[in-house]
Amino acid sequence: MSDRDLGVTPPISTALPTEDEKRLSELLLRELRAQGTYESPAETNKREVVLKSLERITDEFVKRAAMEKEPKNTVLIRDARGRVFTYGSYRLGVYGPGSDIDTLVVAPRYVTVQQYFDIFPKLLLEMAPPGSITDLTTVPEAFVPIIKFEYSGISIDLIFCSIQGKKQLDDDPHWNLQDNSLLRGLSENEVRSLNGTRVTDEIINLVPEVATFRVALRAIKLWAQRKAIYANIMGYPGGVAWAMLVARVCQLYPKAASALVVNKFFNIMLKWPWPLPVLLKDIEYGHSVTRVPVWNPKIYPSDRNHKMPIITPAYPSMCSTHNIGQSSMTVIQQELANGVKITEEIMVGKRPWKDLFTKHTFFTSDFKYYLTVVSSGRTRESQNSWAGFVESKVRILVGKLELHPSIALARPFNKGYERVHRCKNQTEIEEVQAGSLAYQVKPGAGPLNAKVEAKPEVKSETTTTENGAGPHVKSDPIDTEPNLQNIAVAENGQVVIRAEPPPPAEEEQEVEIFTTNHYIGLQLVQKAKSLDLSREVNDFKAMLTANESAYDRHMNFLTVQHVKSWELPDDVFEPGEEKPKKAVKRKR
Ligand code: 3AT
Ligand code: MN
Ligand code: MN
Repeated sequence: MSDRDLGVTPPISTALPTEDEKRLSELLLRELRAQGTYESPAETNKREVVLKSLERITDEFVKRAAMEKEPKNTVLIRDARGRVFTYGSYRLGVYGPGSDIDTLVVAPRYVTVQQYFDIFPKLLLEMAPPGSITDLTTVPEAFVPIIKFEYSGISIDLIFCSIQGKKQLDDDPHWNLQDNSLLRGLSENEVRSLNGTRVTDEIINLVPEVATFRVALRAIKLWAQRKAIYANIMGYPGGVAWAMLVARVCQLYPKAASALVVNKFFNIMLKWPWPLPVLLKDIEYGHSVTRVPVWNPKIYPSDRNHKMPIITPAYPSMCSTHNIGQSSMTVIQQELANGVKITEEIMVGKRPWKDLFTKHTFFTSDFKYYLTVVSSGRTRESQNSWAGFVESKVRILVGKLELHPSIALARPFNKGYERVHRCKNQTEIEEVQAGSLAYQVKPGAGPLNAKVEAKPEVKSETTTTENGAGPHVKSDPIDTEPNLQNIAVAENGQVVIRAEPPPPAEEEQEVEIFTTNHYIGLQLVQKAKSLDLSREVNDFKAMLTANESAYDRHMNFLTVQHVKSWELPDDVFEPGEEKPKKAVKRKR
């Protein structure tokens, strides 16, 4: 297996690991365990039980769909079966205790999406052990239609695709989704649904030693999370992109142990001659089975804008990193350079692995100035979808800020902070909408775990999926006319967008307001005189509130605020971290 020639170039070295490298790999594994990235065998076993159950439910689902279609066709019903595939961290074998299982249900051509949403949820409740299915939500209108639930405490993301070229599915347990002709006749969204599995399957196939790859990828994922540079939606590489980078390094050092792969990862990626794309195999052009375009900077001008293209291996190849902008690229490069320094010392035994995984200092010392994007809603539901939409657009504001002459770097934090507030009257509501934390209910509420939320998939026109939508698929509604009635100027001169008409809140009757904050760290240029961001901010707000399907003026609100480091809220700091203090000017 490891003697196949993998990759678009020959390996750099096929040397076997030294004793030191083996020992360092053992220490890396031990550190990853100590950091809690592995779950217990019992929990992994539970995942397998859940997947087996989903397979039975899927078979039954397809049978019922066949019965609905042709109740008298006993042959059709007898041979009706579905298949369950996984993608995401579970498929790659790098899942942790909190990971979901990303699951794809594949059915023959007569099964419709409508039936998926009508029948599958009912069957789940019917066939799974009583009480084991909780938090069931269906999101049929999403870019990739999805059913989400918890099964025995494990989060499941369940997507669906029926194969137009298959009257029935094969009984062969080895049957997989590799064959390009399976894409024939599918819509772009359906291609996107199959793509998650096709891409992860290919990544695994294109790696010389899967066990080594997994340990190295766990290390890189943990490192990227600790440095806050992990999140496709915020303009950083996501799980699929990091996996492809590690896979490429594995191809270049096919016999290396995981410690060396991690060390080479930093060295190679720091020196990578971007925008040369990272590829795991040659891009396949020229199939005509789908109209979904293949990444091709020679043809598509938008593909030429990609700063760090990391290309998915499965046809139709796409760029998983089209969200990366100038500032995120700078930050990633700085972190890679630090990674080189630290891992070089680790490799000669001068430092322990845990030094690689220290936490970022985004809030404690990296910046003096921050901008915060505050989205708010009057109900949890309306805030969920509005916040998801706003989150998917933060990197557009970042792109505008990067062009400002006084700004050297605009670095978005990779996660939003969700807060709940209780207000007694309209004045308090407006204060919260404008960013006040005076009425917050639960101080110390942690950052929102974007991964378990359905929201980005609802309204974000998900141009952000790593496997999916290329930028030429859907464009941002920048050209839409803003709704000027909703814009007003606050006392401080800042333009705010009012949720109107403001229903008079009953005196003494408390209402809850839900907010999500995104923070952007700003580094100014050396001789910056002033920092007037009103144009960038106003353009951004006008663009977002112009989107009528996302913005409900009676429910939602958006504000963008300056925050100095010493004004940051307490809940962005972890125990042991110190909030920056305002420098006191000493008089002489
Ligand atoms: P975890 O171990 O679950 O934290 P993961 O890599 O499995 O890490 P996700 O479950 O969030 O991460 O995502 C799995 C894949 O699903 C990655 C991406 O191709 C796709 N995906 C994630 N979020 C979206 C989205 N909002 N829209 C479309 N596709 C998405
Ligand atoms: Mn996942
Ligand atoms: Mn998921």
